[in-house]
Amino acid sequence: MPATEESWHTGVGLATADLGSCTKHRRVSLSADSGGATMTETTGYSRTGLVLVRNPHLDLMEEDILYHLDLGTKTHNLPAMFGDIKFVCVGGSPNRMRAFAQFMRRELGLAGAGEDVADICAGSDRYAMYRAGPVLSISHGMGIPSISIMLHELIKLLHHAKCRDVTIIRIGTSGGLGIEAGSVVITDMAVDSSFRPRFEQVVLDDVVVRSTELDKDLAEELLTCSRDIPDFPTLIGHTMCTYDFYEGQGRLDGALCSFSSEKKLDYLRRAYEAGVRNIEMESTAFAALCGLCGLKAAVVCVALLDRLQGDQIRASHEVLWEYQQRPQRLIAAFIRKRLGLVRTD
Ligand code: R2B
Ligand code: URA
Repeated sequence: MPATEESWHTGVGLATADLGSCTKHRRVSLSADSGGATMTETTGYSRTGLVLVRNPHLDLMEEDILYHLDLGTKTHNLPAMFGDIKFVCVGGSPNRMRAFAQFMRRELGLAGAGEDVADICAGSDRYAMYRAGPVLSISHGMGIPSISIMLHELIKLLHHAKCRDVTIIRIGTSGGLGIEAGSVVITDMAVDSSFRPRFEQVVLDDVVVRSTELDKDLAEELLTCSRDIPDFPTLIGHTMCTYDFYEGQGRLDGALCSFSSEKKLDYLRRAYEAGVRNIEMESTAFAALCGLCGLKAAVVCVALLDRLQGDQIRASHEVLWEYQQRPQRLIAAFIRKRLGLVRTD
């Protein structure tokens, strides 16, 4: 029995049959604004390894147009194009995700490595998508609204393509908290601005609260991979996700600022005490959406600065470029290991 639209909003009768017996249940609360009602959302991995969509309306549609990706179920043979994808890497910038696909082609020793890679979403200038063997590399822009649109369409794409056992990783940049610039943070839990592991999605005039749990085994596996890379400071910690880069992240250098330096430092120190080690702008929505759709997900971000030391990003372009390579290098090592590839050079 598929979940009905109503069950999403009331928590009544949410089905589990489509998720197989690996389904986990979690009670989550609606916000105080919506009367403090509680609802149950199901999350977990499907036994079949297929990507779950949790929308009964999709079955009734003759065609699904993935507008922002410029792909569709009638115009493209999605199973033929994407059915063998096993790893999806998402990151903010289209250029960085193109560079990542080119890097992965070299790392996987694929034919044509070194040549330019084609943008699969070339018909849309919203997002860019590249392929390197079993790896899909996609840009998501900045912030929760941008990554959410991309993820809805990407998850439907993986579902329509009948992909199985897909691992999805967000690679990006962040502001560090009490850690050295250049450190790579693997997120164990994405938290909101109040340090809570939750993501609030406004659905019609309800606020639906979703869990932001990520795959713990995957995070550990990534940490183990990082230990094989020399001079590669890496840690596991909580990642705080905000709706803004300036006021939302406690910066004193935006066009608006209404708080003191003391208040900012008090906030950032409390975040540190709560286990936060870096701050970025997409992880809670990413964790919530991927978790609900049965995708094993991880977030790996490099810290461009230590926010306890300042707000402005002062490192040179060369240094920043090298920092931004770090999540890519870790994911390449992880994918190579998963595929059983041994380095010969
Ligand atoms: C990290 O960097 C971007 C802001 O500069 C944002 O997308 C994020 O999460
Ligand atoms: N990205 C962020 O969101 N914050 C920073 O401080 C740096 C990069």
